[in-house]
Amino acid sequence: MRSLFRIVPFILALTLAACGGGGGGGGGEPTAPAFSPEPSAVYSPGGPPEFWVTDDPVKGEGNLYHFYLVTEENGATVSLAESDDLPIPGDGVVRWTPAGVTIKKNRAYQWRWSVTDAKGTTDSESHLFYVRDRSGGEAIAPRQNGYLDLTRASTPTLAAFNVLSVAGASVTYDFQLFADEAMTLLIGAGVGVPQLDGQVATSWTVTQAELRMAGQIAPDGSTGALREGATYWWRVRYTVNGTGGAWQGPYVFTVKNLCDISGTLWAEYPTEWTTIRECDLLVNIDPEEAMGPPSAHGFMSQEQPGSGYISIDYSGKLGIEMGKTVFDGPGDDLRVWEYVSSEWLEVYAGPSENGPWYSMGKALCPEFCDFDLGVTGLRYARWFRIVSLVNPFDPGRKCYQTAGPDIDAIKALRYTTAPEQCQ
Ligand SMILES: [Ca+2]
Ligand SMILES: [Ca+2]
Repeated sequence: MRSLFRIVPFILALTLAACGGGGGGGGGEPTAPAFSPEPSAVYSPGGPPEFWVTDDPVKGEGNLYHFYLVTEENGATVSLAESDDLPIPGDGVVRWTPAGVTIKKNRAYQWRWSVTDAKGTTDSESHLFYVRDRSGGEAIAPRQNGYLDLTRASTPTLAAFNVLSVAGASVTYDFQLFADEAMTLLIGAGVGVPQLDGQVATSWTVTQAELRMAGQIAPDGSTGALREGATYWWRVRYTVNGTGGAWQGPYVFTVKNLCDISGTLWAEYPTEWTTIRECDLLVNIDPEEAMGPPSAHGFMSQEQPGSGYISIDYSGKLGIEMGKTVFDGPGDDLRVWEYVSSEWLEVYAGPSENGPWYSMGKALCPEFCDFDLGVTGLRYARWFRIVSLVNPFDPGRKCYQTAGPDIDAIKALRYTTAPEQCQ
């Protein structure tokens, strides 16, 4: 009776692992160990929570497991942690949680284990897993409950944040766009879209043929196009080295004349904050702090940096959507408030959350700095990106509490007032 209770959780663990797909390599062989993380598994920053291997606690009584975790840093293999010698517990799952290890985003890790029994020590293969970028695999454009510019309705483009950019990792995406919430009326689908390496996101555009086949046609019949005022749903999933993740979404958006949207004069919605390094010392990292009117206050020192702003790190990118759609009037059209100290930054405007981006110019920005939409060639824009112009890998550009521009607020100095301005 007792041994039965010890075996059942072991079989359960083995079954759960097999259901996860990919790993284990058991193929019905109960003697092969199931394990986690499975090869090419993708985790959120900070993960995986635990490493484990299953073994028969009766047959393996007296055996000792030892785990190893390594990563690559600057081209060299670095040992991050190894476990004590661990016996097989009664439930047949040998577990290990590395202590004192920071699992960083956008990175490949390798782990393995060894088993020591009466005959000696046997090493497992080395298994690769990944930790994705902060928002990797999720929607950037159109955002959840966001908008597609009516002037782009005939070329609707969907975009997801890149999952990770690690040498040797093959990353593709599947996109689907639907006309209904139940996701039965498919308008178009992108399958196996290769990741745009070196970019923040990967995008896919619905074709004219797909739009016309789905009956999505402009009122004058001239082109296939999503319909003004209509709501659509989309979803995306990534595949890394042939192992697919779950669908993200569905994300809902509305096709709008952007001049018909009335919000505040301020940035209202953060669309991205991406960095190219892990800077753990940053204190104010909530993009919401750059929404609304200026509120930064209380900076005393790096140790007492105050609040009400976001430090975007050197080379960091902060994307925002304005409450009102900014319009190119005479002179400057957008003001950015910056805190702590003057920083070099460049501001871009774009026709979606994912660009394409047109520079409004560079500035060594003190308390605030102003930008002219006119230099971009765009007459109106809702989406802007603020980029730090300093390379974090230059000497003296170490990570610290307020590294990079410290963005407090963004204001529309000029904005649209009539629908014709967005046509
Ligand atoms: Ca202007
Ligand atoms: Ca603020």
